[in-house]
Amino acid sequence: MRIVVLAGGIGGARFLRGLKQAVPDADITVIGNTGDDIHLFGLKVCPDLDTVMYTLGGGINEEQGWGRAEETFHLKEELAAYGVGPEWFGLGDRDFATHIVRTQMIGAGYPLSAVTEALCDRWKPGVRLIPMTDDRVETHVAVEVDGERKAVHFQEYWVRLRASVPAEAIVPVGAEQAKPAPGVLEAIAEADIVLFPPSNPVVSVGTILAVPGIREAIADAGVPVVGLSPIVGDAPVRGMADKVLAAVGVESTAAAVAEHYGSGLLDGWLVDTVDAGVVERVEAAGIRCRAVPLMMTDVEASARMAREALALAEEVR
Ligand code: GDP
Ligand code: FO1
Ligand code: CA
Repeated sequence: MRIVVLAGGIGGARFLRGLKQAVPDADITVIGNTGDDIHLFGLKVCPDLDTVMYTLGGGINEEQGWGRAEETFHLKEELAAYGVGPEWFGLGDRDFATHIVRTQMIGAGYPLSAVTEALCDRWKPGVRLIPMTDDRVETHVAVEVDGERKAVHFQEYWVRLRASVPAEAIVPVGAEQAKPAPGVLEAIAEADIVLFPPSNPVVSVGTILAVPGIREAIADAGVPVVGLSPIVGDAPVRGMADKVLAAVGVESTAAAVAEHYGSGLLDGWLVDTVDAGVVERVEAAGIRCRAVPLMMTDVEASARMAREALALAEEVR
């Protein structure tokens, strides 16, 4: 079975760990969000690709959900001693090595997709991880700080500002001109199933879908497209997805997120059992819907969610 998953960071990675356990023989291609990417200290950092790679490769900081396990921060401290920041972004020593290798390879002319493949030679995530594009796309957020309107990089909005200032717009800068990375459209065309894990619908899955050709390829693939809600009980399970949903005019409910994707894209949608009350509303929008436990408390729970998603896919096929 060939499965394509559009993934952000933590939610995507934890779901993928469950999916791998649920269907060990599946051929899984992950299309990763690169809109969160940021250049710091002359290095290219790809948080969502790295979160997937480290989580599936056994190198993730489990409690945090991002960054490396057994991490130290000597390099960051030394940079700070020179007055070189930003201090608000926590790059650890082990993690730095990944960004150095990536930046060196890009400088030597390799596209990000080839670099990601090379990094995965070490981590062996057990899936094919492809960035959504080899082109530079950076999500920026139009915010109002002290009465002044300005655009900040997504990481500055998310990590430094903790999404605590009103976001007026979310713009995946460069997405319109971006081309899907080699293998992305082919994987979608050859897929038996396309899954949207419980990733951020705006700045993870939404950004991937903003790369011209990807949304169309999914709609044209003629295979079941099933998503899992990242919103449980009218709030994100973790993070601040409610803030970016508000910025695009979508309420933070499992039903509203399904409607935001729409029946033109989604065939099936899983909501948590606490949201069982919205099943009818989602089905009225033309999307088959089931309420099942959606908390990824451990790999076994994530695997059960993956099995439910595959079962729903067979129902709508
Ligand atoms: P990020 O890039 O690290 O923000 O990760 P993603 O975009 O892949 O996923 C973020 C989303 O995952 C957030 O909106 C969370 O609400 C959601 N999420 C995290 N853990 C869980 C969980 O256990 N269950 C569900 N349903 N959603 C989760
Ligand atoms: N998230 C934070 O909240 N604070 C950090 O300092 C931070 C550093 C960081 C470094 C590398 C990396 O791969 C991820 C990192 N993240 C950090 C997570 C990341 O910025 C966010 O989870 C996502 O991009 C939001 O979707
Ligand atoms: Ca992310």
